[in-house]
Amino acid sequence: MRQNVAIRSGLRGVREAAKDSDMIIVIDVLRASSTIITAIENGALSIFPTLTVNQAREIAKTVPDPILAGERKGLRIPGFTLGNSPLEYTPRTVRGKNIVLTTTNCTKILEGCKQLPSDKKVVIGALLNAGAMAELSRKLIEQENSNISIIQAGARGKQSQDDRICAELLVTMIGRKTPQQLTPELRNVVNLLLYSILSSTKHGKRLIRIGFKNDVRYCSQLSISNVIPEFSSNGGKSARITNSTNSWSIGNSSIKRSRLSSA
Ligand code: 3SL
Ligand code: MG
Repeated sequence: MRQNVAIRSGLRGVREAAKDSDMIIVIDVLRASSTIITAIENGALSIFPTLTVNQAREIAKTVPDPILAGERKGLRIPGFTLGNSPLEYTPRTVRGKNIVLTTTNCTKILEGCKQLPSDKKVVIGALLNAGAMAELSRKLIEQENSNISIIQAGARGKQSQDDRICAELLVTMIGRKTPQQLTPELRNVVNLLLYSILSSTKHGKRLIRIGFKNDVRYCSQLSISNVIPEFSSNGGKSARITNSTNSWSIGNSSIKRSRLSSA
């Protein structure tokens, strides 16, 4: 099973995955993929990932109920409603909204994913949805013999330790024949350990320094969400991320496309 899963990084990883992978899991634990999962979990209709601040402003003019969101140097972009702190994406703020999101690294990787052939599935993973992501991956491997790439968004073309930890954990979880349920006590211990690791990574330390300790703590939680956000692109032009949690039909037939992502 492990031989079906490759850990890759950055835009180069996306290009490599285009050659041999059926599903691509983009992860940016600190913080964009955790933010995307939280937004979808809390009822956002879509996330529109964009490369630049200007593109975000332009796309926001074309979608109903938009919220401009994103960061540069970790901080909310002036004039935008939300930054990239998952804790800001409460149900009250995001339910029924279209989030137009630009971040330093993750949305660059997603921009690269626009060029992927349309038969590639692209989903968004983090520690928060690791259990659901591992289960989906395991089913795809067992029933479709799919190849899966985990793409670490990293930072400025380099790997980030937080993404690496999540990627390795995902590979281990995918490899388990019977998914294990953690007791609440054990889950607390695991989350504490993950927080202690994430808060000592380069990016974790930086986020804590600029006031986002609670974000690092939040993003360190394992498998608290079953949401599978799926990225889809319109022939390389625009792209959106929607909730595909209940729309994967895996079996002898091929995987059906997400009902929501084509809405
Ligand atoms: O680089 C990114 O995409 C962001 O997630 C970085 S930050 O955590 O918001 O600083
Ligand atoms: Mg990151």
